[in-house]
Amino acid sequence: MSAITAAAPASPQPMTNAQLDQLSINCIRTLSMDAVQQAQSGHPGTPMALAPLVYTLWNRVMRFDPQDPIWPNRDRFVLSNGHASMLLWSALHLSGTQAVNAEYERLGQSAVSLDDIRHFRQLGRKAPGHPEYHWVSGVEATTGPLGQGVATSVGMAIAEVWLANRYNRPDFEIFDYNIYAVCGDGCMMEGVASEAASLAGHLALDNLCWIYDNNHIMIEGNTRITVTEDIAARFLGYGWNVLRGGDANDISRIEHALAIFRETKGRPTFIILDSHIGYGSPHKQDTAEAHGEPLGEQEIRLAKRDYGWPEDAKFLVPEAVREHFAAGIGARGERSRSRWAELFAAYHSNYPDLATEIDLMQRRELPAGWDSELPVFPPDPKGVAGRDASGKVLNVLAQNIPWLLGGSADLGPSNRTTLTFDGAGDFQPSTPGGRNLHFGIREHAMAAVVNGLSLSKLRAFGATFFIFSDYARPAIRLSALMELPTFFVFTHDAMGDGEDGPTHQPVEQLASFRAEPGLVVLRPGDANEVVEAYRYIMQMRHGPAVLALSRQPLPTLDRIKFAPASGLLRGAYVLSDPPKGKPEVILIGSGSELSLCVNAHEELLAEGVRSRVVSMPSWEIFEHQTQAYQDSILPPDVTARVAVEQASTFGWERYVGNSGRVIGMKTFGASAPLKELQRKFGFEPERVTEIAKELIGEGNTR
Ligand SMILES: Cc1ncc(C[n+]2csc(CCOP(=O)(O)OP(=O)(O)O)c2C)c(N)n1
Ligand SMILES: [Mg+2]
Repeated sequence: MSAITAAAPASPQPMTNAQLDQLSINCIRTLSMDAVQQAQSGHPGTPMALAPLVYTLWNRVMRFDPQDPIWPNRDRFVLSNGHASMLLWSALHLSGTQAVNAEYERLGQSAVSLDDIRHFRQLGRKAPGHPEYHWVSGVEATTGPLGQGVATSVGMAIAEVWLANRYNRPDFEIFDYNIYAVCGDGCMMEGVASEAASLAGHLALDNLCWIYDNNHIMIEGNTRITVTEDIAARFLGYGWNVLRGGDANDISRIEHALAIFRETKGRPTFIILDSHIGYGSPHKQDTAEAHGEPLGEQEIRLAKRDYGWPEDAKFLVPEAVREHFAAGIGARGERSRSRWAELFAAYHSNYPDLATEIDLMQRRELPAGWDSELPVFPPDPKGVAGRDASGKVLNVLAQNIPWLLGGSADLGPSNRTTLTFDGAGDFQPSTPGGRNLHFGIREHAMAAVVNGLSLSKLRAFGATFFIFSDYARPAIRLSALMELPTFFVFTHDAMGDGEDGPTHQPVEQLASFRAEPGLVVLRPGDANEVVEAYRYIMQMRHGPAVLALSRQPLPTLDRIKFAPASGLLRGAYVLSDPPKGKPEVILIGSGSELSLCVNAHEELLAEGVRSRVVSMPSWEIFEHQTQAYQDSILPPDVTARVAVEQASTFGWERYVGNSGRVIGMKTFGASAPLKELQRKFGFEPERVTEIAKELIGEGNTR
């Protein structure tokens, strides 16, 4: 008879706590092995090795109520080595975590059922290959691209510090949660983790604990083939508290290390655990084979034998394990959450305004008057730079929305993203209420931190030159995948900084962001369109936005003569039409090329050509409009169309069609004053009018 059946409820001897701990740990291990074997794909080795850690964290330490996985003051758990997702599916399942939907309603069903685990990695199931926020309740961040999880956790830690500073009052510790992130060798090698760790050390985030799975194994074998640095020394250098957790099977030592973390002030904590990938598998333990392939039926039997588990049982969850989790994280979580709920009810009476802010924020809603006193820019042929208009709007919005914060990767003065109003302040260890984050020259970590802030329900933004969005892109992609309402302010969006040359001139960035599902790209054409762009962005609740803004002044259009800038809210709109008759040619422009189209349009009108100008700041918003609206802006029978944009022409065919033309970039730019570049690359009104007339001529001869 196996150890399990001997210890099953029918047994006269109740299990000791130590036995229950071991049973629970082995349950996580065997669920993980079985799920990967069943799916014939996945990563069994690390869940087998880290089961004791995850067990200890969840069942003994974390303050998390499985009945209410979105309770604001819960501890956060981020599995940065997302390939080990079976750890999370096991923890969510065994703790009985409940599902919630995107509107934050509880659904009365499990976040991850045993049936989901049986269908690990299968379509539509709540146990996908990697942790996915918004798909499975209880997942705090989407992870899988290594390094992202830990970097995101730094944003979560900043958020907690900021929230505690703003909302806690004597006797009202509304926010005092911790953030735990588990990571592996891959996360340690990724640059984004180093950027984020450096920032976390500088900011002295003592609510943040990373636990590093030091197993010396990666896909290609032992890590010594590529990394020989002293990782502990690195983290000491960043200013972290570094602890050696020792043997990953020693749960009392793990618990002790986590206790030291909670007592440590003024520094984040880094715990190094020495683990054996594929622990318990006689032929695969400590090998790269245990990383990413099923162990095989026979090897699973042997591992189960090693654990004292029934060899033939599959997906076995002893009732005693569920009960043990209910008595651990279940009871502790319920107690903490209900105490917090009482506290928050009292807080509501004592501090109704602050409590209302928290309520609004949790639902990603905006405070009353969020858009009051937004600027209106008067017509001005000299105009205003996109970035300057943005700076003005952002400063108004940040005053209206107290939980809006963000910053730049050391380009605040250029991006005009610095919040300058009284009391805005800088976020530093000594001033944790600051609204300006100094990300330093760490674009990738910046975007991941912005995600972490947004996952904590703050309204967060990051900024840099548009060209360096490339350095932030992987985290922006995760923002879109997680459906987070982050926004990114990218200035110097074309050749406006001519002399800086091709290293600084974006070409393919617009096209590639437009190709990203769920992301809204906005390239406003004048200052009032910038205002409307922000109006649109602020109302987004489930998706990120990228703002591409000019460095140089753009004429502020006279909105009496031209259509109102609120047309932006539909993505594209008719800015100007011929005084009489149907248009015969359509000029489509965005950003700095809008006024170029307007100039060409006026020349064409003077020559008797019936042209229309369409301002198209956002493809994505336009494509969400009805077909009838889209056809009213770009009538299908008007095939003479010219699109003008200082960026890759890639993709514009969809709006200009087979008979249209695109004036854009087919090469990199060059270093020269803007005027010369405009001439060299053909961004001049004469070129636009010439092509427009050519198209009409061609149309006439057909
Ligand atoms: C950015 C990124 N690059 C590559 C991968 C592919 N990948 C997944 S796991 C892995 C090896 C990770 O090694 P380690 O973190 O030590 O994980 P372990 O095998 O020890 O669990 C790689 C290269 C990835 N997920 N993300
Ligand atoms: Mg490893």
